[in-house]
Parts: sequence; structure tokens; C-alpha cells
Amino acid sequence: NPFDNDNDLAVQEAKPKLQKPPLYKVILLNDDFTPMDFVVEVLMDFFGMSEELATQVMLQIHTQGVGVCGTYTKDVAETKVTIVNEYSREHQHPLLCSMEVV
Ligand code: NFA
Repeated sequence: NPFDNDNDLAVQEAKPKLQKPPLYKVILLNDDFTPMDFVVEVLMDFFGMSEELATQVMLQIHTQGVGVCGTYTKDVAETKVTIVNEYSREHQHPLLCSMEVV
């Protein structure tokens, strides 16, 4: 700014735009063994869904083979995948959670 007579110390006007971080879809895969109630519980407890939405998403996974639980930054998506897979294994269910870049 040519009309800016400020001392340049501690004055920073230009703000270059930072790139937005890539987003990742966290997905659940269908299988023949995990109980429907368990999948609904996972979607409510780990992805903040209402029981109604969780039931819809569970049925979509059941019929289509895969469904989206949410979209997150890489770190958050990785943490959710790890926690959900550990939780499923603890309960002896084969439910698989994964992620893919949007
Ligand atoms: N297909 C499972 C069943 O019939 C239910 C299920 C839904 C599993 C969504 C995994 C994901 N019990």
C-alpha cells in the first residue's frame, strides 16, 4: 500500500491464501455377520448421527455394499477409522471402516 506511512515493523497486510487441506470420506463396508443394531450404534456413537439417520445409512450399506459416515480432514478420518475398527474387533464383529480422499 503506497499510501501507508506506517513503520513496517510488525505490520503485515498481505495475506496469501493457504490451500485447503484435502478431505477424506470415512466409509463402512457391508459384511454378512455384523448385526444391524451394532452398525446403527457405531454410526450414532462415533459419527454423531440420530437413530433415524444411522438406520438409513446402515440400510444403505447393507443394500449397496458401502456407505459414507462423514467427511473429515486426514487426521480426524484416520483416528475415526482406527477407533471404529478397534471397537468392532473388541466386540468380535468383522465390520470394516476405511477412508478415501474426496
Ligand atoms: N449385512 C449385515 C447383516 O445382514 C448388516 C450390516 C449392515 C453389516 C451394514 C455391515 C454394515 N446382519
